[in-house]
Amino acid sequence: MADAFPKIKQVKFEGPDTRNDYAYKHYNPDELVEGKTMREHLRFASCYWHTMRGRGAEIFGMPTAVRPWDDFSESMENALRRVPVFFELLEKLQIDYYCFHDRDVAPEGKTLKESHKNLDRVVKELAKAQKNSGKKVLWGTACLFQHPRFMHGAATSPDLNAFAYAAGQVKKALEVTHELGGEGYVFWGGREGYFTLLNTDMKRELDHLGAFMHMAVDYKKEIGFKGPFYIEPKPKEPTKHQYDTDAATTLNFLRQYGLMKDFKLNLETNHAQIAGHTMQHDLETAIAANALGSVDANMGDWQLGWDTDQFPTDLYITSHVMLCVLKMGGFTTGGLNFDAKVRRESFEPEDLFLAHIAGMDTFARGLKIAARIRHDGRIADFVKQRYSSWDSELGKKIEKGKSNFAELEAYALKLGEVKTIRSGRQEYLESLFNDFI
Ligand code: XUL
Ligand code: CO
Repeated sequence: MADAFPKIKQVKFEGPDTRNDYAYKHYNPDELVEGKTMREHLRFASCYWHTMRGRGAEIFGMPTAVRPWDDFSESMENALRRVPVFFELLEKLQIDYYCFHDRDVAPEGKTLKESHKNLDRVVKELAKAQKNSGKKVLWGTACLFQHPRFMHGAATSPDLNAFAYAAGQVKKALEVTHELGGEGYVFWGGREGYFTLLNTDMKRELDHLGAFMHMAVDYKKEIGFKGPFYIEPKPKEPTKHQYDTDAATTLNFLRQYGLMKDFKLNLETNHAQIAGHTMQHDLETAIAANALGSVDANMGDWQLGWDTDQFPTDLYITSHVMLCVLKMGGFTTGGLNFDAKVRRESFEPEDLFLAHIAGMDTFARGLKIAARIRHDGRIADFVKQRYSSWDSELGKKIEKGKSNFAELEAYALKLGEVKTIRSGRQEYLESLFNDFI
């Protein structure tokens, strides 16, 4: 193991009263909740890009992060030095999974061939570190948004050469994800969108995106990669409009291009928020289509309109997320990936630990709160009661598609007026929810 964090020992569960900042107050990996351990429910992952490559730079300010193991060069030596540091962090935090982009782990070469070679070298190191630690890849992905060649898009570029380059890159990223035993593979279309429709043939771009995804599915089958593909919706940033805007829009794309059986969604809280939704909204949309795969666990700031990728410390959000996850029966291949970065002002190496601990403890509490709400049953009963008129013979008939307007008109004529309407009790329910926080 590297020794990049000598002052930090293994972070363990010590309970809510501990004064040890490097301990879990709520995340107790082996504690059972609804018959499964917290570790099995939450399936935490740390992401390589923010954790190892984030430097706290933004358009107004230079990097602030202090990372003694990193000389911030794009050399292979530097890339290889990061690997054991990342695994030290995973081990000390008891995080079982990680996620990566091809270009976070290995530097881009002068040619695609050289990039492939760089990637292979680092993947060898990652495989070794996984073997020694038992850590696993939740999902891998290709970075198709940083390099200037993708300025107009990758799979939706007006330039066929950029499209082909992206295909070559995804092919390789799929191979290494498979090689590392990745449980899934993500497509996030950061440049798949537009800044102005004046220069954009939207229909053609979407057709190309559909063709790209079909080729990816074909290749996945060819190499025997069994994990699911996920699309990660986001409405904007970096582009003005991204095609995978939100869960509903992405599902529509998948249906239109006949891809529903090969894809699920990787939903990110901050992305749902900048789409003008709550995370709960996007989760429910995906669950209704049996398409929730995985979660990028972070949060935004409601006063800001962009992707701040903060560590999730809002109990309401984590409770709602875990209610949804429990409702769908838990994750299978997916998990909670902290696509989150420490604030620019939280610049010390220790902050990487404190931030993950904060996110994990908040999710552990969210899980317990969700389980208590389910055990109590009052909210679920309320919802059930609210729809109870549909449990009648007529209701069942309509739900099965066996009724018609004439039958309903005859029924309504006999009613006189609708006298069965009940209160929605929103304030009562919100307050009841508070009781569990
Ligand atoms: C960008 C974002 C990505 C994806 C992976 O907002 O969320 O990091 O998670 O490409
Ligand atoms: Co993300």
